Amino acid sequence: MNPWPRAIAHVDLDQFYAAVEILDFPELKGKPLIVGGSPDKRGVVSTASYEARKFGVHSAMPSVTAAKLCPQAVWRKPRMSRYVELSGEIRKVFERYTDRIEPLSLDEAFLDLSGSQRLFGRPEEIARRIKGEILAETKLVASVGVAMNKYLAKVASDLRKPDALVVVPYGFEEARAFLAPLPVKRLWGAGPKTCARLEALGLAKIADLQRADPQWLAARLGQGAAEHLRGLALGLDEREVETGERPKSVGRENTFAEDLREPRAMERELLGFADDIAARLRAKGLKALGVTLKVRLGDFTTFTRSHAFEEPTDLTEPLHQAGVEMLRARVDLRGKGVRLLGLQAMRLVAPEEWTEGLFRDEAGERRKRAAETVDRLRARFGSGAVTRGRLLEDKAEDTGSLNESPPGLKD
Ligand code: TTP
Ligand code: MG
Repeated sequence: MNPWPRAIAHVDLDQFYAAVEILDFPELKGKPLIVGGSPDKRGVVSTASYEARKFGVHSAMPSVTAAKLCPQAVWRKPRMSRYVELSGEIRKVFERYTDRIEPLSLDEAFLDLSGSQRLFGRPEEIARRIKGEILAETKLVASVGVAMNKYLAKVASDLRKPDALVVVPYGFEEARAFLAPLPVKRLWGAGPKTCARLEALGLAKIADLQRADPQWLAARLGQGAAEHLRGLALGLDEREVETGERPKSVGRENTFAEDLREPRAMERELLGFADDIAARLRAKGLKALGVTLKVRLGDFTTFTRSHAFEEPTDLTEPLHQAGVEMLRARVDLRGKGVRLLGLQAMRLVAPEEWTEGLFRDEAGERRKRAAETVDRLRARFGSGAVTRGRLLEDKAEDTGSLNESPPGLKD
């Protein structure tokens, strides 16, 4: 059995706060239990035990409403410190199997198990062990979904709650088949409004969206929404498990369909890389103290050259300039074409670690403000919204090489 190229688990504890209350006060077992603020003080429901959910009580509901729906309910105030403590115990179980953990809340996390298979076996087996150890060590029940990406894993963990282990077999066909019978409300981010719109178009099941003609769909929902929803309907999702730890570097590289020979074309590639890297640094709130250039020639000879900055930077210009200077002055291309170029921001530092230059020059300030504007526009209108003038020149001969291939999801 080959390992999955990518294996993600989504773990979500069943009726978490209620389960902890029942664990600590066993007399609550089997009763309709509501954990939340009191009805007479305009409280809201944090969660309800499955017995109370039968009456229609659910999280975020005003406690007054919940009390009307289920007058016989037993009420408890949340005890956050206890939930935090148990959440820590659960995390310890995860850490035995992977260091790639993205907690979403106290009772919910994504785990990247791709690299865990060599030691621990198939993703399903790892998920089973995690579920078992959580139960053995905390007496709490978790539902787990396993799939090739986050979206599918999240849908899977929720599908047969409680005490579920649902595996979506690896592959695009498998993902499609898994999603097909589900109602459109299972599409990530599809709220009641979107669902009502889809249903009005005759699209009640995800299968209907999978079959829908993309142009027909775009004409009715708009290009962006149509593509987004179709992507989800097909089970496509490339987001990484975000561990929150600082990356060691942020970089881009590209192998060209045809070796580059023109210095200008190389510099243009580097500008695209620098622009992307700088935006990603700013998004992460990090600055780089160094940058590394990688050059591979047509004959596969490979050079790397590094440059240290006087001051940490998260801007396009210094990254690009350093790359260009290293390419011009410190790499001997020996008249050969360039097969691959890469640029990597290194030695990343967080705000508390850099001290701003004593005399911040005005030009620097202007560049910083311009960069922030670019980020805001891109956040609103997409990454293609703002492109540097120089990137657009010679567009005709652009091979589209700025698009990196998505990790892990290629057939
Ligand atoms: P959930 O995992 O959404 O709910 P749950 O664990 O109670 O139930 P399920 O079996 O369906 O997973 O949230 C986890 C905890 O977070 C929940 O027990 C209480 C808290 N919470 C709130 O305080 N307010 C909310 O609106 C939600 C959704 C959760
Ligand atoms: Mg839960």
